[in-house]
Amino acid sequence: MKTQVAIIGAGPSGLLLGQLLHKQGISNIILERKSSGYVLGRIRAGVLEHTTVQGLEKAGAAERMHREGLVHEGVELVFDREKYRVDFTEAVGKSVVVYGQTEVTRDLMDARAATGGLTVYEAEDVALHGIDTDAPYVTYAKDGQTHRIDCDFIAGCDGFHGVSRQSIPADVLKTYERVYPFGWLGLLSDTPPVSHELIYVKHPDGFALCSQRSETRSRYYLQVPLTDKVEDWPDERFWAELKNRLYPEAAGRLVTGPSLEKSIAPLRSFVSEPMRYHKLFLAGDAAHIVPPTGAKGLNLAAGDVQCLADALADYYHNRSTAGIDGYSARCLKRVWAAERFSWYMTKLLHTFPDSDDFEQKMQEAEFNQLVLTENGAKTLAENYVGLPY
Ligand code: RFL
Ligand code: PHB
Repeated sequence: MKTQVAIIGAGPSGLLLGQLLHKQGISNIILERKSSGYVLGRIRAGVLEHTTVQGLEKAGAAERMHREGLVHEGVELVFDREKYRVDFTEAVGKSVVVYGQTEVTRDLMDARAATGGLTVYEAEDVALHGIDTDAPYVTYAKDGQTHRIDCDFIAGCDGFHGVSRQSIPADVLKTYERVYPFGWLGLLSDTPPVSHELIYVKHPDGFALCSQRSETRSRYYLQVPLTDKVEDWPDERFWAELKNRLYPEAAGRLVTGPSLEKSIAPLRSFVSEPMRYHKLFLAGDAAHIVPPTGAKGLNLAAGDVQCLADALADYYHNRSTAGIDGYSARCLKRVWAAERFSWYMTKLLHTFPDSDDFEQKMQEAEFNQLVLTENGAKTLAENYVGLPY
């Protein structure tokens, strides 16, 4: 088989890139290790920035999101029971859309099916070849046979554990990493959200987040030790601990119910530079990871692939290499801004096991900076709703 761009991974990065390229008349094939059902079963992000919304519009996959997504004009922060609302509209005149990554993925899969784009699911042993030559290609195994796709470029959209980043020689890559000493236990339930806005809670027993997927479906998170297992957290224990960390009025309003899904995710900051190696471009979690506290991971992925689609369109339509040559530097600027914001939000709102009295006072002062200064809230709002890509 032959195509212009071979895309590895059918998460949001790969699927969005595929549709953006298709709209530009650039052929592409997506190779995904898992089944489509497995990809749709992963419960992850929930907050879309304006530029992510624009990306879905450009890809022709925004109709249901506009119908069903919930526009949020602010968030509530609770610091040791003191409440503070950041009003995005007032601070920066922008808002975000709460719409699950699962739904984004489903809409992109449907858009791809409607345009006849090829996605090979359950593609095993994907390998990249000749990435520093003029004739790159990808091989994979499916149904006991090995297949080969010749292409002009390869887009590595295969997440943190994918094969693409590992195909770049180790001496070319510089990686930066911070692993946090706790994880997030997430619970999804068909219960009405405790509030119409998201609530981020810093409590001495740990962080909590009240999020949502719709007016009847809630998503909640609790900071837990990395040694905890999902089995340690029967639903009753989860709800009791969430009530403990919330302020009394919200705890009183909380509607509980059976969990539809529960999982623990570790928290990590990670960046791998550069994001391009000859004919290979990395995008999304393949190149960078943020802790979820800033709601940035999916949005960074959407920014990367919009930048890459523009660059490849410029190459194919105008024979200009300016976009592809500038891809890595352009993305990394926004990536590091999001890394800083996600790290700041994580430090502000979590209880660190080894933190001393001084660090706790600094955390408190950091919170007061938001409450007491106009610029503090403005900076948070500006970063939360998203910087331009
Ligand atoms: P993905 O979604 O990991 O998709 C990569 C795909 O590549 C496939 N793959 C391979 N395919 C072929 N061959 C191989 N060798 C392969 N290796 C891997 C995988 O099966 C997979 O289908 O990466 P992508 O597309 O870059 O998308 C990134 C986002 O998924 C991620 O950044 C967000 O989910 C992060 N995130 C959040 N982001 C936000 O913007 N807002 C949020 O509110 C938010 N909340 C979250 C989150 C992530 C979380 N977890 C579980 C990590 C909340 C959580 C709990
Ligand atoms: C979510 O709804 O899953 C979500 C929302 C905000 C975050 C992280 C996750 O910061």
